[in-house]
Amino acid sequence: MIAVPARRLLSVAKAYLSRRPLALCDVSDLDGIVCAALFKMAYREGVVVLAAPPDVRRSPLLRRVRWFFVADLPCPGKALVRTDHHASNSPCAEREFYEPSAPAAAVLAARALGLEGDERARKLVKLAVETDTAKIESREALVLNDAVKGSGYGGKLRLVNLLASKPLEEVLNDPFVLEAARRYEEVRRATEELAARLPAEEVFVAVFKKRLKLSFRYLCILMERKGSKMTAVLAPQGLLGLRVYLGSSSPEYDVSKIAEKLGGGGHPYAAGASLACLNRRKCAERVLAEIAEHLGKERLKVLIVDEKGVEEEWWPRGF
Ligand SMILES: [Mn+2]
Repeated sequence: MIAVPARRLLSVAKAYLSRRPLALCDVSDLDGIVCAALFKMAYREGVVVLAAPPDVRRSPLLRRVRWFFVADLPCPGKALVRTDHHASNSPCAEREFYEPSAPAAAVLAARALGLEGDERARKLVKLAVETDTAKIESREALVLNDAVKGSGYGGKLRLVNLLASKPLEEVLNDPFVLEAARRYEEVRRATEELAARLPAEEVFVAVFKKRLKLSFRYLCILMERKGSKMTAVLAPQGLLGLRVYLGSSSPEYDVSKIAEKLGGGGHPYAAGASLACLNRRKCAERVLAEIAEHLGKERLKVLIVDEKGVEEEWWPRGF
């Protein structure tokens, strides 16, 4: 197995050597994957590189390349066309399709790539909107969402190529896609079971001591459906990092503001940040302090979760 940064380097080298257009799309959800598939529909010879927002900010490779097409990501540096709907990202490309009010970047990608009249493209865009607005209604959107979340880097590229080249029905019945979706389905179920046990405080804050096999973004969505107006989930990331997932179901709370203070970004209703920490507990304290300050509160009720169970604590104290 080749590490992801090396795979990205190989893709960039391949595109440079054969003078093929290069696209950089968000790796983390169906919106980014659909944007990449639309790019491949418009440019069959094109080469796709996938990355998460923090990769774009940090990777010297991604920042050096001159991208033909960038979707659902902050500015990597040099880009010809960029489609994005994150209020926290600022425009940079020569041709920007930037609309913070757009429900998904795929809507803008279809426009940018001249695919608005294409029936297959329209279907994919609809599914991207369903997942990006957390209103999954169709089985198609659910299966593809699960398949994206259940795939690694190579699997996601394969999904991009399938979506770009095959009718949707065929993709949905592809054994590779079904297997990836099944892998994530277990994570989804475990997350639903946990959410059912947790209290939906108006401001729901949970700190995970271990990563566990859960989808933390989905946990935010589930707690909001249960009645929480704002959600914050803190979970370990990598060796020493901390990932913060923020969500809001009410215009009273704009979580992108908190995310930006933490060096991340996103939308008013869904945002996040990745923190590099030397001491994870101190890192978590900093995040909680930032949330409390944003809310104008002195104390926060925090759920501490590990594989043994859930404990309620008050911050600051006993942490
Ligand atoms: Mn998006």
